Amino acid sequence: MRTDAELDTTVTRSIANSAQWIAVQNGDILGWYTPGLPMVTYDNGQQVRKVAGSVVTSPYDWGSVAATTGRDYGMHAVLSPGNLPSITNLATQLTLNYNDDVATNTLVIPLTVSDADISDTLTTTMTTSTAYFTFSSTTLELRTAQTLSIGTHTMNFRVTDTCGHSDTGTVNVIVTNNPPVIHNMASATATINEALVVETELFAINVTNASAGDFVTCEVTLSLYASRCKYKNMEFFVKDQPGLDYDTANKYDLVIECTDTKDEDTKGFTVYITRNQQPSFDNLQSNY
Ligand SMILES: [Ca+2]
Ligand SMILES: [Ca+2]
Repeated sequence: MRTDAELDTTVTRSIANSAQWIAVQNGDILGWYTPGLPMVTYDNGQQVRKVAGSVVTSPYDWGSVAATTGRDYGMHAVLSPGNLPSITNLATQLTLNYNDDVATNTLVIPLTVSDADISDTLTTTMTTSTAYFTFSSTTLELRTAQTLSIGTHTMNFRVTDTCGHSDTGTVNVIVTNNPPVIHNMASATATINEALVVETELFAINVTNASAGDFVTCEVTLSLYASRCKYKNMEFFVKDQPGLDYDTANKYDLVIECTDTKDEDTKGFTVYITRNQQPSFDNLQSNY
């Protein structure tokens, strides 16, 4: 603020502290404000001459200009571009990793934005269209919106201040598939007798997959005697009357393979066949 009279000079003052800057809006009017004091004083009765318009030629005939007691003041403001806003917790890019069992509405990251111009209103938006994530321009929270597909999800953000200055940032969310896991094939062997005639269950597959949107299917393969076995609803059986023969094959190697179409888990299972013992007569006397 200027308090002393300084006639016929140009007085320039800057607001050094940018935090005190204000954004100029459409319709704003430049003026001055002197609370409790007269507006720009000068000596009453002083005769002055003023030029018409804002430019004088040289030399200028001041005699052609009428004297007056009035005085004009010119004022203009030189505007600076203002401080830039920024998304302070996105150093251009931020990459986060999740498995595909992340729950809907999980908070991924709250953005933080700032601007040295304290009077600026900041608007923050997600400029990428995605059905997998939601972004609130009020809370600045990025959240999951549904079960995430595997792969990389890229979302761009922009913060804009009152003067239209902006900053951008990117969040990459890399989603990894939870593979299927077979839990119960640790022992992986069974033993049956070649004389077996009734349908017998050998094992039931216990498989899980943490992915929220995946469906797991399994299949059992074996190289020999496939027609003597059946697999249904995760359970594996030897059929009735399988006609097993120890001398032909005394071991089956099975492969259990479960897939969620993206990854698979594989376990082996071995079935051993034992020989059916011939009946013996242990109580017969040797002299018969
Ligand atoms: Ca600003
Ligand atoms: Ca999966």
